Amino acid sequence: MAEPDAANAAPHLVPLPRSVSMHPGELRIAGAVELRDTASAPDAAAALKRTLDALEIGVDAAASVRIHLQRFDDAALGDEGYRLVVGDHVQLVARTDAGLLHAVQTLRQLLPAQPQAELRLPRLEIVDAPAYRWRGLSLDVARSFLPVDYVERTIDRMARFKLNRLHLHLTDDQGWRIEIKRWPKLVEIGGASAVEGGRSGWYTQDELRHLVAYAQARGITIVPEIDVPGHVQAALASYNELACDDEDNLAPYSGLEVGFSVLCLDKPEVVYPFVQQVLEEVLAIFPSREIHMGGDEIKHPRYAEFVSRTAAMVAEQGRTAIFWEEGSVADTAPDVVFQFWNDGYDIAAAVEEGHPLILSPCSYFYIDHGNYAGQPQTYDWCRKEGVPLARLYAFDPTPFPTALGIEAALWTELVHTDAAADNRLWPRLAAAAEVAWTPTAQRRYADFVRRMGALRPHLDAMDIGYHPEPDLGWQSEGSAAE
Ligand code: TNX
Repeated sequence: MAEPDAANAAPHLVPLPRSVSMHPGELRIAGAVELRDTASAPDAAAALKRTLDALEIGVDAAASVRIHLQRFDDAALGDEGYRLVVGDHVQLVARTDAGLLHAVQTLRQLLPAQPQAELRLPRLEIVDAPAYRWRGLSLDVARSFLPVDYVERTIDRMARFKLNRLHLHLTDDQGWRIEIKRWPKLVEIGGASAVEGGRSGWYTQDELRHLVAYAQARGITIVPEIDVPGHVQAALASYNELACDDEDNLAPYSGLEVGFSVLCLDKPEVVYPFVQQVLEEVLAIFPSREIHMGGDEIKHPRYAEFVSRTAAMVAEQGRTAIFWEEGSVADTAPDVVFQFWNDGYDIAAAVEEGHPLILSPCSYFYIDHGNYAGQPQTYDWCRKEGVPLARLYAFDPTPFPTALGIEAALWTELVHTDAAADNRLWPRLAAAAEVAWTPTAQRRYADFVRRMGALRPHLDAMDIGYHPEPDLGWQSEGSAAE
């Protein structure tokens, strides 16, 4: 009986690898594999074991097919690159544990979504490495809280698409979500509020340490954001002395306005020790080299001075500060990172000075905007047509010479449930992953649509409540739109 030859078609992989060479034939796996782990790559080995468990493939030293994890110092692969060869056996090679983790994720996409009696892999060789080293998602857990188990699930799903930065927007007007032991009322009071209709709550330091380790084991660095000096109503409501003495609005806030609250920059003796003490506890939890200090949407005569001083504070602790683009008006060391979010903002001077950028222009990457124009419970202030999948995919980072990479941002003023978050994140986050991983010259939307469309069973197997995107042919069945 003639069987379809799996090796005839290029595999459905997202993000698209740098090079894929198809070889004739296929490798069949029935029941078990032998694992050969000569690498010191505990995270990749654990990820591989989870993949095998999910597909009900056993590990047996007598099995005829071997999966080999190997570290090899091939400079061409860079810090995150890998080689994957399917021949009579499966060989995964990288310089680092992170590279091997990506190889495991590629293998996961080559395999079926669900267990099968006999698995087939096309024989091929993949050589792959990312275009950008910052491939991120920013989650606003401040307006509406997201529980630990949802963050874990999101980390697993991000890893599947080789994303490697999870930026947690931990504080804002509507809530303070990170326990600070020297300032306990920040969560006792500030953690109890939320945007109207949203969830309140906060993370203990132990929970955050758990999330850091959970993410790290999956190749993802959690980047914390403490948003100062604006967006601080939850902090002011918790500790009134952080506000100026004539401030009479000190109540918890659950509205949608931005840009109205500020730490009292005329009381430096109060404000800077506060920021310093919060920062010390933040740094003890998060090993990330980059630490986000916010700095958005505030006009104040002492704003630039505040940014310079906090950037220096972060640097003194051996880390690097990130600020939203507005921080570029301040005098800071050239390694300070700016996150570009208004498409029209003039960031040229910062680029000229060599400041690295994280690219999140809202008309492409603000996925609190609709999957389609007029989607209920979405913003459209940045782009009235929303940010459909094709729009996000069309972004070209190459005109930004100092870009570290890109980050999609999910603000949660209007996203109050796990289901709504899933709907806004997927499948758009997979497109963001490809924009960051695959050079623009190699990307075609029609080809992405073909590959991503075919990965629907993988999203289903991960229980993702994705938007049923018509471009992907997903409008039938599947999960309901939020
Ligand atoms: C702008 S992006 C904001 C956020 C809002 C978002 C809503 C940025 C630095 N500030 O505070 O949540 O728009 O789309």
